[in-house]
Amino acid sequence: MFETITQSLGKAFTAFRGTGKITESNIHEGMRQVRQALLEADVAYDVTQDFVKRVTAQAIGEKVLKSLRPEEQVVGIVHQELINLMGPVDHSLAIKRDGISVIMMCGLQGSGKTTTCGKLAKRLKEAGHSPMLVAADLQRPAAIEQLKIIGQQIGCPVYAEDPASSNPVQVCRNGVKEAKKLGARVVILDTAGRLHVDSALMSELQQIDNSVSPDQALLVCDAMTGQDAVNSAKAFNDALELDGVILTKLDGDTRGGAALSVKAVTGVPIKFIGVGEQLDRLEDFHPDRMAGRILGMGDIVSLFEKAQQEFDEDEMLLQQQKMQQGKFSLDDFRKQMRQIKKLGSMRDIMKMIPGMGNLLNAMGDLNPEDDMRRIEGIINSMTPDERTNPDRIDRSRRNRIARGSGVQPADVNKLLKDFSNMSRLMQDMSNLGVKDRVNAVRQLASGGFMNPGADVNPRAVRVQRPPENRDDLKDKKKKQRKDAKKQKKRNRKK
Ligand SMILES: Nc1nc2c(ncn2[C@@H]2O[C@H](COP(=O)(O)OP(=O)(O)OP(=O)(O)O)[C@@H](O)[C@H]2O)c(=O)[nH]1
Ligand SMILES: [Mg+2]
Repeated sequence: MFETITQSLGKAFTAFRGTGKITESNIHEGMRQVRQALLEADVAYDVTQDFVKRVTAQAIGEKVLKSLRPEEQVVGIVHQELINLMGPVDHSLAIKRDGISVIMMCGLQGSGKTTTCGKLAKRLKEAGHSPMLVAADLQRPAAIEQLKIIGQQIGCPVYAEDPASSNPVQVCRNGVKEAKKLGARVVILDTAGRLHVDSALMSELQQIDNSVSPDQALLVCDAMTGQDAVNSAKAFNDALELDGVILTKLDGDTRGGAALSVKAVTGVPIKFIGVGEQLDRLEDFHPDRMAGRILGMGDIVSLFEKAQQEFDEDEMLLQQQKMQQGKFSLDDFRKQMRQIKKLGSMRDIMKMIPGMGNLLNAMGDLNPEDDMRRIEGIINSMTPDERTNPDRIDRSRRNRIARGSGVQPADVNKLLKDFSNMSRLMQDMSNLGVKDRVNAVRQLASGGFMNPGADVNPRAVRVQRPPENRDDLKDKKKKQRKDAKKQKKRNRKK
């Protein structure tokens, strides 16, 4: 996501690289490029002009901080202004303590309303609420069936009526009544979409609005449609007074215009973002993280949260213990690889890690998934015993494994060598505090570990062992002296 704007903003900032300070002339050139980058990303014209004006005023007025280079200073200002542009955020859904809360979802055709109804219901259910879905789209024949399937997937009741003898307003009203009977406390209305904003659609939504007075009216917007999404958001907001926007399809190749303009144009906050077709792919919107991603600064916090969701905590703990004790096997390695795969494609993961953006470009067509698949293939061809004790893999075993996984014996060797280096490193690292670990990883990255194709040299990474306890040290020295004496005695006897 946002690859183009990230790259072009990066280029714009180079106008300040190597310059001693920010001047009228370099800020002019830099800002010209920032403006171009935003317009190319389909950010609304007025929003762009305003943004550039604000950044320029600050950059010129800024006292030059000695500790920062001009480039860093401008990036800092742009980062903060992006946050201001997309925020402040409001994740609340106005769920009432007593009675039934109604959430009306609306949006253009295909924007992701029905899917997002399901995602929201799933999220509410997991938070301990009892949601119910209402099929108020009588426009498209298959819409009701689609919502019913989603309801089944997440175990949430769906209220629907026969489209031949009903209308959307009636369905919504009856849906709320049914929720009362069932004891469901949150009702989510899945309304019909239209290709364009038209008066028939707006009047249908207004009638529902008047009839059931939803507590929240949320607009579902397809982020891929750029300024169209923003223009339709304006029209919906004029007709309905929206409480929030949910931007969908941010996992795709969006240019960023919708995310950057919608709040500024409508004044309505983006509450959530859809980042995939599956029903668990809904995230809270965080302007600061989004700004970071746009600037290629990564989004390590989201990655961390995602990892926490996907990873089995007990399993992680167990593996960490194994690492500490030096018992981490190829089996465990394979398990971890599979867990990482669950997070998404390697490229998506790397995009979230600060500084990895440039590396991605350098990688070109290289595909880390291919490597992972090959490595997994090699491990699959080993016996359980070989996975636990890779030292036992001799020449004939190595050839057998290579044949079994369709690789060269040298590839098996390389894996074994890398694995042994890695386990030693992990064992060292697992004894460190968090700060030292971060330092070690940083050294690792600068030592070429993250560089595909480079031979990893763990010796290039100096992992400082934690200082041993003084008493331990004394005991150790004592024992060494004792051993030395014994050895001398033995030598004398000979
Ligand atoms: N990649 C991706 N696809 C999404 C996301 N949200 C929805 N989709 C897909 O977008 C398509 C349309 O989604 P729907 O939920 O049917 O959209 P809708 O707004 O209800 O459409 P209508 O009822 O026809 O107006 C489906 O193929 C969804 O799987 C998302 O966040 N990411
Ligand atoms: Mg739908």
